[in-house]
Amino acid sequence: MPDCLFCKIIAGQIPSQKVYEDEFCYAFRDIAPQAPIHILVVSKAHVANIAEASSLPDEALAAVIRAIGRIAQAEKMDNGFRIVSNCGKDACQSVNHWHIHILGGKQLSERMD
Ligand code: DGP
Repeated sequence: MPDCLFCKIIAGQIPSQKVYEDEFCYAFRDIAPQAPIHILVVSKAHVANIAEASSLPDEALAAVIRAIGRIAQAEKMDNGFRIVSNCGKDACQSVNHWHIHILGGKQLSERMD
């Protein structure tokens, strides 16, 4: 998608702090971290959000889940972490390219809203 920020990051047109990449997904550090470790895992194929991700092939969906586990291990998040995928206006999604936040490196709040 020509005007998509995350498509440009995936293509290397906008710099990012890459932490992981495979055939289907790309992961990099969030520019405005909300935890000591805050990583975004994005699908290389452009879909707007997790509701639209059902159009992706199973192997692409599985790759994202697999990437999360690999990143958690590489980042030594042995005490745990949280994943979040904001979808649409009510969830305050600000970049309309499906991504999953990985948050960790501290004791996170019990509340999730
Ligand atoms: P969301 O609000 O769930 O759509 O999350 C979008 C996230 O993307 C937000 O936490 C900030 C991050 N972000 C926005 N622009 C950039 C950027 O140019 N580089 C990086 N690394 N992260 C960005």
